[in-house]
Amino acid sequence: MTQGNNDIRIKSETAEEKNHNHIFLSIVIPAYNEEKRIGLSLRKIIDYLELRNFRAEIIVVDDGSSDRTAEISREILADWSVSQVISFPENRGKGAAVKEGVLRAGGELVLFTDADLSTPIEELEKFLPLIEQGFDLVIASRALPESDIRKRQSWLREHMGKAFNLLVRFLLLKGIKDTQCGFKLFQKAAAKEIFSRLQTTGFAFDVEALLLARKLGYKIAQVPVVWINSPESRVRLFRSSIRMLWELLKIKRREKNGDILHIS
Ligand SMILES: Nc1nc2c(ncn2[C@@H]2O[C@H](COP(=O)(O)OP(=O)(O)O)[C@@H](O)[C@H]2O)c(=O)[nH]1
Ligand SMILES: [Mg+2]
Repeated sequence: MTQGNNDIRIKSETAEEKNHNHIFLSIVIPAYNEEKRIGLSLRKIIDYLELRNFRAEIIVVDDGSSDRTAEISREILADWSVSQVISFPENRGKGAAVKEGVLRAGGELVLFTDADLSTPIEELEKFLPLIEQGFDLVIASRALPESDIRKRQSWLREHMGKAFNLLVRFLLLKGIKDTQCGFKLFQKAAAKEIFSRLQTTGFAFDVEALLLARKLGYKIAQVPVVWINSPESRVRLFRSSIRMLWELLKIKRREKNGDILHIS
């Protein structure tokens, strides 16, 4: 009898412990020379998470920054129970950084967000019910009628973005109006399956990730979001656009050859 009780106690302790360690959400933040913006963003994320009743992990992937991005992130995250700051010795690109963070994430859900929180973290509230409804990916969109653009990008940047998206829709992803918004939520299994295959290391990685999602049969929801553009940008209008176009053509070629799902 005593033995039986002990067994029960041990079992229930283990279950509780499991529950306690269980991470519901991982937030991955790619960061390249973000010393000016990352501190405030991490504080905003922590303030938001403190009001929530789930356990969340914050992962910053410092992509070979030459400034204090990693130090500042470590200082602030010292106050947060579950976090990782990963530093690449050299700059590899946003796609490579997001991939690393997602593959290291332990949460049931994985969100990646830009370091400047141009899509405010509170927007996540709109995303969670869609996961409940059975979507595997929920992606932020600045291009839907209900999208609420409070601070716009420059005219040129906005129109170059729109032209890129038009090309993406024409070549690869019919029906997805804004592939590039840096705020996307994944179910863990989808995140791992997609990002373990991802090859694009630069800014066009979102296109490959969404294409992989479609090919793997995952359900994608697009959500209109608030966007408050941060005037600073790591995107170099011409250099980054040329690299993105090049990456897009490489994705198209792989899709045409039927080896987009190939794991290298
Ligand atoms: N890992 C990595 N992240 C980058 C790189 N360039 C930009 N980012 C990150 O990508 C996100 C979006 O960059 P941002 O400058 O805000 O671009 P914009 O808002 O589209 O003009 C931020 O979190 C940046 O730190 C890069 O070369 N590597
Ligand atoms: Mg930005």
